[in-house]
Amino acid sequence: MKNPLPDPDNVTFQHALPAPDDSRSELLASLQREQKLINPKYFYDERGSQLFDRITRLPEYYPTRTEIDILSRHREAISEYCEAGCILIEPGSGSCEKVRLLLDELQPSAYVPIDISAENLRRAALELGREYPWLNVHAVYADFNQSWTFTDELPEGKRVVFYPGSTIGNLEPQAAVNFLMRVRYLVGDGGGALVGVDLHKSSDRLNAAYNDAEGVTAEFNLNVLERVNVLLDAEFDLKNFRHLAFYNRERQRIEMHLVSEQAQSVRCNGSHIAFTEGESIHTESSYKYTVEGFAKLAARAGLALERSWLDEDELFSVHYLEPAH
Ligand code: SAH
Ligand code: AVI
Repeated sequence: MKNPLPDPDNVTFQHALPAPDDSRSELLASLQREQKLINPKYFYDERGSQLFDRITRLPEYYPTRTEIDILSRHREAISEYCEAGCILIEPGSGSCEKVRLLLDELQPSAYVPIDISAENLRRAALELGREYPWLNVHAVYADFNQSWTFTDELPEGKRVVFYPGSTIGNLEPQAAVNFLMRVRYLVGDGGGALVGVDLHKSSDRLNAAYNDAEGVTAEFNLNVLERVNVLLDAEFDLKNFRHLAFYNRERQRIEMHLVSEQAQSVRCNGSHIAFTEGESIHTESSYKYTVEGFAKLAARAGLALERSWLDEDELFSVHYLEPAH
């Protein structure tokens, strides 16, 4: 067997994941509601993270390549706002691809990727640390909606939260405000946030992005049931559910559901969960904003949009925010 490469010295890890029992009771309670729900954070086991990475490369899924284009084109201006030497904190860092677009220009003094998908975070942080030996990487395994316990470990300096990918769109608007309030508190008066936000647009374009021809999004959606099977010792049969995604124009959000193909009773956590034919589990919302709508949301959290960058077709937006005075 080949010796694995030793971990580079510039990468450290901190474990702050919720206890498995807490996840189990949260998940079970959400499946017992009248509208059954699964929090989208459960998508991201090792396979879920791989499927998400495949989604980002699909022709129909415009957000990733559009945001990459915006970040690449404007990296100089973005770096001026964030300021060299800052501590860059990325909640939901995934494969840490987008930060690579900024590192050379920005030269942060530390990078703090935070993710719930443990294996994926470990791999991504180590790869990044090897590629950028000058960068201090402090990776945190955590649920970014729970308390941020890593702040004691950070060096002194300006803090900037990097929240790309429109991951903010997966939070209900009030939860997004609460999240941004915590960002404001974390970065303090002298800090900032760089947030990627997907924009409201034609339903056709949006529906296509979440119903790709290859069926990768459907696989990603269905895979969450594998996760439930493990966490709740359940017997969801993936063949008995189908992927459904549609743009709800009134609420300006994509909704993803898993629809029961038949009436069924699924063994789960020592009991049963009943489904009627056509009943769904709501697995994700992906809110789309206008620039004005996002500015209003951020204002509710005490953050002001200092500068916004959009692509030519106005599909996606990246915003630099600062505490409002
Ligand atoms: N920032 C990357 C990845 C976005 S995908 C990009 O822009 O491409 C969303 C990421 O957030 C995934 O890596 C997922 O594992 C992580 N994630 C989702 N919910 C989370 C939560 N509650 N806490 C921590 N990480 C979460
Ligand atoms: C991570 N998040 C912003 C993606 C989105 O577009 O809401 C997750 C996703 N779900 C289906 N496709 C991609």
